[in-house]
Amino acid sequence: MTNHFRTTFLAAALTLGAGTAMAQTAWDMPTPYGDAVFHTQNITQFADDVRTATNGGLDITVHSAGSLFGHAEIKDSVRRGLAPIGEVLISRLANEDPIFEVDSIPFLAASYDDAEKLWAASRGSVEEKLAEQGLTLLFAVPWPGQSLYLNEEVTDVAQMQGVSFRAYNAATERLAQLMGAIPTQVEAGDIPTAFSTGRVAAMITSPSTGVSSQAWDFTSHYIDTQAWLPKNMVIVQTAALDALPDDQRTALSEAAAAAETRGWEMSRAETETQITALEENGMAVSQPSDALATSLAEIGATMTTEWLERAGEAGQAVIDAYQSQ
Ligand code: PCA
Repeated sequence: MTNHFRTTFLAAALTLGAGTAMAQTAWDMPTPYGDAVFHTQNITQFADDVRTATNGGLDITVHSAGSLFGHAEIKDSVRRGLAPIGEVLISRLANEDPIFEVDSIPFLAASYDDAEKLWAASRGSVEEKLAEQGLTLLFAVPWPGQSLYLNEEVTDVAQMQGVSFRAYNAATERLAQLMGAIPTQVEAGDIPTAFSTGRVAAMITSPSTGVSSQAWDFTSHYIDTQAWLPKNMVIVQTAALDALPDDQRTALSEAAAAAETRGWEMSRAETETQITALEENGMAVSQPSDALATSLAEIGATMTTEWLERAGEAGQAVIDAYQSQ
């Protein structure tokens, strides 16, 4: 596939001969997540807002559920301009730089208020790392708190020994290892198949992903750990952004700011409604036992230490900025 964005000029503008042709740009926007997910609904609204504000001049088409590019390819596709704009889970880029992983450390920032502070403290560093690759960050929105989905009542981390555990990034893989479980990477859209074929038997994810994957079909217990709030981000190829007329660039950044505010509100609201949905569909919903909470907190402390070792002084500066708020 070559360059995926098409620039055409409206015939009407040409026949008017006014000398100011109206530029129309069409952008493809891949996301790994499905249509039922609030993130996808939020970016669809964002695309609609941009289309309206530019009178159709900038026309963004959302391609959901990995239908245009798989999760692992989206960032590079945007970098290369194959799709000038796209959405990924920030922590999927942890192998490139530790800063992309800071929102996926268990219990470092486990509430919306703390997640906001952590984002304020880390946003600049994330933007810098993306800029090095010719990418511009438009906005980021968290998933609700990450909680456990299991097939038995787990009150002690020892029960996780040897359990095949679904991971979605390096941090969830490490968490599984520290619990004594065996991690396997599975994309969100492949969760039901991974459980039904026995590849995995437990996972940690948001109530949103629990509901969109109908976790009650293959797990019985939800333990409400709400351990961290990993974020999706929307990125754009900087060259494509710079090529836009000023008014379209302004419309894009205004719609992005609105999408960030709206997305955080949607995420907060999801937490309770989707836990209720899990319960209504027959899952046993509980709080972690004291023993489990203690073990998970220890794992979180270990992962914070490990992250700081990798992230060095730059990482320490982000943590300091977060904790001083
Ligand atoms: N859902 C995504 C990422 C985090 C979340 O809550 C997933 O499970 O893959």
